Amino acid sequence: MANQVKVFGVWESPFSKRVEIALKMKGVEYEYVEEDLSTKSPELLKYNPIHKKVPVFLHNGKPIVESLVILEYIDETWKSGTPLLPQDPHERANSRFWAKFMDDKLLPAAIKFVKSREQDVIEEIVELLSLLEKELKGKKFFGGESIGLVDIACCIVALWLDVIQEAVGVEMFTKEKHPKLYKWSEEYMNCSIIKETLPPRADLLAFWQSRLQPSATST
Ligand SMILES: N[C@@H](CCC(=O)N[C@@H](CS)C(=O)NCC(=O)O)C(=O)O
Repeated sequence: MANQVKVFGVWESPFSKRVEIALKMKGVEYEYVEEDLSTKSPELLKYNPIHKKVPVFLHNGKPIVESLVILEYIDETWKSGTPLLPQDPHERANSRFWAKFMDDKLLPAAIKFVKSREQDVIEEIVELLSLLEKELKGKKFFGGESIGLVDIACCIVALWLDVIQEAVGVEMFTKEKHPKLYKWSEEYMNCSIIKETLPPRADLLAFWQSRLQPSATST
């Protein structure tokens, strides 16, 4: 029972994948339970009664929810492997800011885009990506030489945004518009832990193409 770790997720969720990436970076073994979001399991509802969402992280029977909260818990609990947050308090705060920027700014814009596909939302996303590009400050990863909290949070940019723009047939994130961020995404997608954890691009593209067809009733 000691150090028993369980993750409830769905394969197509970037939030679930954040947690799995962090666990693999720390070398923590875990049991993975694939949820069916159309029929949420009693365990999911019990452990995340407020949001009723994945991921749910269970450590020795104790639940933690919200992917960014889970990532910090993992970093504080397992000191093995690469630290996800820097040591310096100012740099730590800065990493938290950019991880939160991902969820507070870029994600809502991406959701708005999926629903409306309006030009001004595309422009908003391009601008938000430019802010991320600036934050890279010439580093290989947001975390420096290795992947950290912000890089994990940004898995959405490296794979989901790229897939969604292809499924819809628009260009928001390209080598020309965001050369440094694009290079970051190539380096990121080449990391072995990222490759083995994120869903195959073709599967995710098929998933989004079916959701974004004009006949699809919901997003
Ligand atoms: N802020 C949450 C977002 C989690 C989330 O939106 N999960 C989605 C799957 S991608 C979900 O479980 N949706 C089920 C629902 O909304 O009923 C996190 O970071 O963990």
